[in-house]
Amino acid sequence: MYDAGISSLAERLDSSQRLRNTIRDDRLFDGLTLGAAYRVQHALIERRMLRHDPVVGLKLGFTSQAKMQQMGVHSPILGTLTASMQVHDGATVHLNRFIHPRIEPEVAFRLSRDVEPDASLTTLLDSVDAVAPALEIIDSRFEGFSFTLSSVVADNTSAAGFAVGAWQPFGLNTPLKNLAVQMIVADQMAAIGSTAAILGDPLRIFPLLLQTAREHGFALPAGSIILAGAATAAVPLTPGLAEARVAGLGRVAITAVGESDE
Ligand code: OOG
Ligand code: MG
Repeated sequence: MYDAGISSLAERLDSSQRLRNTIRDDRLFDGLTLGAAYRVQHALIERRMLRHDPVVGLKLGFTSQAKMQQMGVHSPILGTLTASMQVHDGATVHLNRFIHPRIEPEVAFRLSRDVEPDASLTTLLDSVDAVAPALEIIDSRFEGFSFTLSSVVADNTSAAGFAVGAWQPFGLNTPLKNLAVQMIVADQMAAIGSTAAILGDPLRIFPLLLQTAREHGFALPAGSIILAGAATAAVPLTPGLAEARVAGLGRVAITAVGESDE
């Protein structure tokens, strides 16, 4: 696809997010290849960077059956986290920032040094120094969260917000494979699962991360926060306390107030 086509789709998605109105007709995105979809995502992030909203990490999506089934998309994807999306642990977030937000319990990893895309998996794993419980707020720019693999990639994988709990030191023998996960939304238990839902073991995100970064041009700089993908289906975010608890790892919470657009 021509650069003009890429940038006009990026502009469309960017203004949908800023004005909080969904894109009604995604025929525009028909025929978009996965490669072109990642170029739209990069162009969208470029626009945010020009607004002094730097990249702080990456996020995997559709790494669990629960999420793939919920959304009808059956292949893992990679999105970009920027500084303005971060909500601090314990902070309040106003729902009027979003269109139709949903929240998911996740696990976050942190890179302690720059990793070149052609690095080995061992080098990547050696560069992970910390792990934490996390929350992700997703907010599709498409009406009704209705999208295809390519259109959700172009829409930066519905990324809209995230919170990370206290970092714990990470080593290859840190037990992460089958930890109980609880998602509390509006002060009520809303979903339960296990970190085993994430590709059988959250560490399996790393070969996928490396391959996608190589293939579609993502950088892995020091300090990057990497979200592994939701362990349960996403839950509509409504006012009250939203908390993810990951057994043995800790918890992270935000308080949602106000109303979203829909
Ligand atoms: C796309 C984002 C998927 C995850 O954790 O699987 C994702 C969506 O569901 O709108 O973030
Ligand atoms: Mg997610």
